[in-house]
Amino acid sequence: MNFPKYFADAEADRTAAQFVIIGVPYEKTSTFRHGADQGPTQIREASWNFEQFDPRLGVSFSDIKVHDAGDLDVKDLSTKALFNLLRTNTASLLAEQKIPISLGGDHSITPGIVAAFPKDIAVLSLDAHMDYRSSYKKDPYNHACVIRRIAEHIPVQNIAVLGIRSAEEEEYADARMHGLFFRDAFSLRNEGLARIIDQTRQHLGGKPVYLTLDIDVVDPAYAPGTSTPEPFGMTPFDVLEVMDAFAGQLVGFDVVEVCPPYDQGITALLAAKLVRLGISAMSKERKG
Ligand SMILES: [Mn+2]
Repeated sequence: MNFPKYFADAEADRTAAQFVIIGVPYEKTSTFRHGADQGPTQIREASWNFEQFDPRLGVSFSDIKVHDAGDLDVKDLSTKALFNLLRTNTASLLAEQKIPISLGGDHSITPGIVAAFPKDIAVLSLDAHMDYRSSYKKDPYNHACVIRRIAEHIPVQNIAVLGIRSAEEEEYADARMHGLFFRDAFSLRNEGLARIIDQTRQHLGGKPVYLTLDIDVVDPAYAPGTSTPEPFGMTPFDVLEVMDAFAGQLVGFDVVEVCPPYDQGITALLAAKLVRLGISAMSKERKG
């Protein structure tokens, strides 16, 4: 089957759009499995599976003004050049009053996007990994260093990380020493997600929130197509519950680390659905 090359129902032109989808097919820093650069294409293709009306929210996706700006040309960029391009590109979108929705690519795309936002926003990260290393493989922009780089742009107190179940001892110690708010996958289960959401909401206060969704936060049973899968993950319902809880505060989000060569399209399908549900929930909150 041949599908249009843009995200399904993203039919608005850029001027009219409230949301702008951007593909960032970058994959240089993955360490275990490769193919995250195919994420944007496969997420877009999967998006054509879905019907327009969302009975849960009573929203028709086709009524939301969404523009697909295509992919950024990032293939040959260094991680530093990628950071700069994403900061510039995202700043343009924000100047145009657009809400940026980015499709990765590996997680190294996020710090450049966040750097375009004011320093008083909050960042909510859903991720199996802590990503708090100061450098990895001699590269401070490696995907294992995402939260550490974000903590150089905004105060570490403005960051929350949910769903981790893997870290390296030193980054874990650093995160605790610096006061990073995080809740691991086991506490989500033991204390209950609703309670953890409450704690997170209290921690971040009423700040505008940028959400970075590393698809590996989801259990590999639901999302096997990712570059560094970790068992004991969240369910898709859990992720939706978090997105819904913060929908009224969200100022943009990304979905990263979808690695299509490692499954039969199941992870791209979940990513595409989460993009649709996230945009729908944000749109509904903005309409009141
Ligand atoms: Mn991760």
